Amino acid sequence: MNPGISEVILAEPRGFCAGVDRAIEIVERAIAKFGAPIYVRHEIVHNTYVVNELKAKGAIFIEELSDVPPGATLVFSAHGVSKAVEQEARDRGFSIFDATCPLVTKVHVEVAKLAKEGYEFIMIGHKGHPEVEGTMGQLSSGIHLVEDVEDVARVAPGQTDKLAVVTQTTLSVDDAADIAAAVRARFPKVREPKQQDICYATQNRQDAVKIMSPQVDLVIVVGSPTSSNSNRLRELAQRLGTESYMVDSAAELEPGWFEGKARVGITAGASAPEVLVREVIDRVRAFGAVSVRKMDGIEETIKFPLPKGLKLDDIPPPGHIS
Ligand code: 0CG
Ligand code: SF4
Repeated sequence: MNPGISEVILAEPRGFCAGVDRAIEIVERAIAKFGAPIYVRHEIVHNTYVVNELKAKGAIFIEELSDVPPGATLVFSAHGVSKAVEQEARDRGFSIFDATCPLVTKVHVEVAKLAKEGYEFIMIGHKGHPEVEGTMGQLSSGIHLVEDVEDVARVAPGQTDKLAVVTQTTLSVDDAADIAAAVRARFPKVREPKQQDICYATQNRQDAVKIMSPQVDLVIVVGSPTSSNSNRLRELAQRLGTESYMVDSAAELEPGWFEGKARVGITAGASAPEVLVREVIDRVRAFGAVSVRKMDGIEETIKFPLPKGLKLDDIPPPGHIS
C-alpha cells in the first residue's frame, strides 16, 4: 500500500490500432474456418499475451517457412514480409492470408512504384525489425537503411538525382523528423512521402504521452519488449522528464516505482490488449491509487477490411494468396 498515489490517468488513445485488430481477427477467423493448426510467420503482433492466447486457440508461430508442413494455411504477420518470403510461401504452395497492416502495404506499394521510376531509397528504421526487413525486401537492392543522424553522414547511395525517403511506421515521430532533416540537408533533392509513413496510431499514442507526461509523476507503458511503438512511448515519457517503465503484464510492476508518486499515467502500445491495462490499473489501485481518470483525446474510428476468403461462405483454393 502506497498512500502517496492519489490518481491514475489513462492516456487516450492507447492500445490496439486498426492494423492489430485486423491481424488478430485474420488468425482467429482462419482457425475458425479451416481448423487448427494455422501457421503464422513471426509473432502476429509483438505482444506476448496475444501470441499466447492465439497459441492456445491453435496458432503455431514460426520464423522459417521450412517449418511449415506442405498444404498448410499460413498467415503473414502485421509487420509485412519481403518479396522473397512471399515468393517462397507461394512456391511451397501454402494457402496464404496476408495480415500485413494496410499502412505497411502502402509503403511497400510506394517503394515498388518509385523503384520503377528509377528511384533509390533511404529507409529510416531499426535494423533487424521485421517491418524494416519486409520493406527493404521489396527490392533486391537500392534501399539504404539509416537508424540515426550519424548514419545519414555515412550512407552511400549509387546516385542522388532520384532518391526517396521511406520510414518504418512505428518510429519516434521526433527522431524520424530529425533524421529526415539530416537526409534533406545532405541530399537536397530527396523526395519525401506526401504524408509521413509513420502511422496514425503511432502518432496519436505519442501525442497522448506528450500531453499526459507533464501531468503525472510516473508513466507505465503496457507493451512487450519486442514492440517498437511501445518502446517509443516509454522512451518519450522518459525524455520528457517523467520516470517511465514498460511492462508486459501487471505482475512486472514493482512497488518501489510508486513510492512518492502522487499521479500515475498509464498507456499501452498498439499491440497491447486492454485486458492487460485493466490488470495494471487494478494492481495500481491495490498499491493505493484512489481514483482513475481518462484523459481527453482523439477518438480513432479507422477500421481496415479483412482479406477475401475469410468470410464463412468463401473458401479459397490451395495455393491462393489473399
Ligand atoms: O511496433 P512494432 O512495429 O514493433 O509492432 P507491434 O506488433 O508492437 O504493433 C503494431 C503492429 C504491427
Ligand atoms: Fe498498422 Fe500502425 Fe497499427 Fe502498425 S501500429 S499495425 S502500421 S496501424
